[in-house]
Amino acid sequence: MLIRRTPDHPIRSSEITSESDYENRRQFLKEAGLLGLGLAGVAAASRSAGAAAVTAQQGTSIGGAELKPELTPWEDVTTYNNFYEFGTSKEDPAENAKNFKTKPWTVKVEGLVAKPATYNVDDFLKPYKMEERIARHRCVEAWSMVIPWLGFPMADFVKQMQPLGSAKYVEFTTLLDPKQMPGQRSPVLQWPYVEALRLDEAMNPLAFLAVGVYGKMLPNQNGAPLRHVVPWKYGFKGCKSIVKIRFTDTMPRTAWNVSNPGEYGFFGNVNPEVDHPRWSQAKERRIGEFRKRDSLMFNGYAQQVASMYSGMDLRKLY
Ligand SMILES: Nc1nc2c(c(=O)[nH]1)N[C@H]1C(S)=C(S)[C@@H](COP(=O)(O)O)O[C@H]1N2
Ligand SMILES: [Mo]
Repeated sequence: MLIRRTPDHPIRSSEITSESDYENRRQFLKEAGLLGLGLAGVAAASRSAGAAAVTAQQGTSIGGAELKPELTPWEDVTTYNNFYEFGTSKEDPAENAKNFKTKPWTVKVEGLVAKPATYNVDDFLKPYKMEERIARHRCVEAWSMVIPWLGFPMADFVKQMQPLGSAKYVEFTTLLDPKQMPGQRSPVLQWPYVEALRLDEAMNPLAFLAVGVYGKMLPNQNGAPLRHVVPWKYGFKGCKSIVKIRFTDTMPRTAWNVSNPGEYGFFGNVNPEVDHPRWSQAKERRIGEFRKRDSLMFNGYAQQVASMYSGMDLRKLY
């Protein structure tokens, strides 16, 4: 694919280290014959290679920009997390999700679709070709990362499920299991965690379902075994450890919107012009960097997504 460097993504020498580690690992995987595996290969490969990795096709940088030189190191991606089911501090999920059981795992697809069923996650993933998708990940509290995800376009999934003409929204629900998820024993949020997208957003080529990071299966704290990622939205719009996907004609209630509607709207589009009531959204700190960066409209993906919101007042529909 065409690789272009835009002013949004200056190459910084301090970021090169993580890239070369990453490239070394890719090279290793290539030699080990693990590159280019489709999903069916994922389980087999991870079994045969133990904790080692699986990775996908040729790297795909979402947004047409060269992002690799500024990948956020694995260490940060896997120890600085928001996953309130495992605690509210950034370092809690890595600690508390260690024994979280993600096998076997089923995903129930229901609502306004022709193919509702409870799928075993492995079977469910078979029809999709995994790609590596490098995407900006912007949290609402003004920190960001650039993460090499492993996943597949959400549009592929939606098409496979065959939504009925009446379907307007897709809702995602996280596992409810207070025994395994200590955070669910307190009413920090309304459990289970629910997030949702408009159907056109779910069909946008940038939206995807992720099963891995850095060529490895998703660590538990990052939302194993399946989470979704919407690169132009704040991080809270991505639901982790998904057990249910529902197609509906009414706008779903979502966990953060229910807990604090004044602070978290349904859309959650990254917008430097609309501040969160308690902090500015104009700048962000890329994890691992000292100086703040200017935040970009739609997280830098305006070209690909702005048209979905034309005519909407983004101050009201935040
Ligand atoms: N189930 C669930 N999903 C969740 C959250 C959560 O607390 N529970 N936090 C969200 C928020 S606020 C962010 S910023 C991202 C963080 O994803 P990461 O830990 O992989 O960076 O997950 C989102 N998905
Ligand atoms: Mo977040």
